[in-house]
Amino acid sequence: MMQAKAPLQEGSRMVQRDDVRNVAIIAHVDHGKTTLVDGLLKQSHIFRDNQQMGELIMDTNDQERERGITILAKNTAITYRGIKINIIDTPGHADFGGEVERVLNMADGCILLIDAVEGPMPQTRFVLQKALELNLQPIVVINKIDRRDARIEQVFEWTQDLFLELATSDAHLEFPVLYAIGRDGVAMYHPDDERVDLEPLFETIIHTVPAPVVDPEAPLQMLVAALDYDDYKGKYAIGRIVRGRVTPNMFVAHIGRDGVVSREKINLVLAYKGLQRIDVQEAVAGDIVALTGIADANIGDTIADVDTPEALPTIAFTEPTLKMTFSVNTSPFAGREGKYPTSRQLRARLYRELETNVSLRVEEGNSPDEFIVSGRGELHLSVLIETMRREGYEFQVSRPEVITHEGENGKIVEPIEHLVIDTKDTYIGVLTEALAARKAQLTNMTNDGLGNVRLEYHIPTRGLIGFRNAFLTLTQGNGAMSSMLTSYEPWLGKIGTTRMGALIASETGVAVTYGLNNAQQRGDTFIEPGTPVYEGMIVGLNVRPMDMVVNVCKEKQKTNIRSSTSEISVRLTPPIIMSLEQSLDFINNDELVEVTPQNIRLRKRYLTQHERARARE
Ligand SMILES: Nc1nc2c(ncn2[C@@H]2O[C@H](COP(=O)(O)OP(=O)(O)OP(=O)(O)O)[C@@H](O)[C@H]2O)c(=O)[nH]1
Ligand SMILES: [Mg+2]
Repeated sequence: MMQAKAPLQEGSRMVQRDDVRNVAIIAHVDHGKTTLVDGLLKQSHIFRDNQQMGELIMDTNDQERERGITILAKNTAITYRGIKINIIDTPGHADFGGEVERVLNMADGCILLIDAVEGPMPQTRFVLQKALELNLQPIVVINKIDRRDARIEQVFEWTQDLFLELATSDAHLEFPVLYAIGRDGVAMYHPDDERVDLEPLFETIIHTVPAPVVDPEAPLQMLVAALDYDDYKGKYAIGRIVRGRVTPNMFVAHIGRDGVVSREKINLVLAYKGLQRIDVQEAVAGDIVALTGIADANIGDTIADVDTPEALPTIAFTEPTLKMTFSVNTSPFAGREGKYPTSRQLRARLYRELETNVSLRVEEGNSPDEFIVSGRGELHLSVLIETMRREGYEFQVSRPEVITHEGENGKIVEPIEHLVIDTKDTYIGVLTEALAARKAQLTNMTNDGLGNVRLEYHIPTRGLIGFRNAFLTLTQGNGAMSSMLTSYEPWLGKIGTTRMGALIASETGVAVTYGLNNAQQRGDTFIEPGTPVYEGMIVGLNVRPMDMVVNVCKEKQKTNIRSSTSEISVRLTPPIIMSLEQSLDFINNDELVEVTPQNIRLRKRYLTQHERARARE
């Protein structure tokens, strides 16, 4: 394993592990982190030549593949010139920013990727700031230089500005810059260099990321930075060994975040090799490992020497910003489609999630059938909802609400985000109007003179709920937006409803073309003919602000003459089918989303007209 090393100084046991480098890949969402890691893996010849490797091999879970985003940070390791490089791929979406923060403490350096068109974005700033706080050695990679609108020099200047702003020491300003097309597996020292392979990046990593300097003879210490779980080996506690060594079946002290120490026995010690974790007989300080056998390990805990239980500084968790209720499905179709429909099952599943999903909170709601679930944003919560629905759970959820706090002098404060929009200048008008209604303030606007604008806003998180949908419609898909939490500020006042009324099914039955055609005289519809509906289910969007009841099950009056031609002549406009996120964005406070393994339905909280009238009073 580790080569024998001379101590760095006379009388010191500290050694430099020249055989290891630990590097995290960080960036704004979609700037190409996972694609680059794929390239590094492929070019390190970790795979046999006849092994077919797909795309984004690090994005292993279903939702990551479908959504095209990384949700969980992941470790991998490659060997280059005999040096083991542990690589940590991190998520770029702001909702998973806490995940990035937690895993950065395993690294000594970071590769900061910056898209050659977009330049530094809000999450670029966030992750760089975190990396510099931990004194990670940065390597800047200006990526996607093949893009047609690439503006390499401009992006380089912006990046320098960002470093100047965030650096807290001169050392932070000394970083190499590379240029890359991650998708083609090439990195260059200069944008005009011949595009060969990732060799320049491999070289830069081993020459600039510091080798760990550690004391292998000291009592063991490892901070748990990530967790994993499988049915065979149970829980994996993942982290970097800060000092000492660890071997299988060794007794250790497990120190919780609260300082409580328990004596436990490690089962396996696993090191990373490519996409695999392999059993090792020993791991030494400086390396990143996964340990099994500690069933109640949590992020932020320390695994320490059994006789010297000294805790490492723990990891601060990011506070949730949004909450919603998860409750037992009360629709007339309840229990038909899910394997796990009861409140006991729902409760157990939500509390189990807390074990690994550390930015999540679960509290009891107003009734035993209801739970308040808080998370870091709409995506964080919707990924959980989608996961549960795929596992066979059936439940209903409410509109997300912001979590406010009591600030100084007792005033209520709410979360505020920095929103960045890139779009065409023709959409400035409509966006300005829509955002003003959501209490956004324009803080910056840059125009490249070619019709492309970047708009930056200060906006309450509340104002962003439901905005992603509106944004896609308003810009007809010609734009990108991203936002991240920046501060808490005094409550900005009421935001009125920004949506038209719902078209609500008046009775339970099956929707038919004739009934849907009538509904389409009132607005847009959300369902196909043949869809079972129940009274109180939302089947469309009115063109007017108020809700309206429609009978989508109504058949055309039968005449004596059987005329199939008149039925066929009714041409329905195709329904608007909303995704889970769009549904969550759509609903108002008096509405719910019913989630089952087979369907996502929208409904009024109160199903009959009578109940709704009473609730209004
Ligand atoms: N033009 C171009 N596109 C690229 C390049 N590298 C990656 N992409 C594309 O950019 C998109 C995002 O790539 P990912 O590797 O998933 O980005 P990521 O940074 O891991 O994204 P998150 O993990 O969600 O933050 C994919 O559609 C890639 O195919 C590149 O060098 N050039
Ligand atoms: Mg990724």
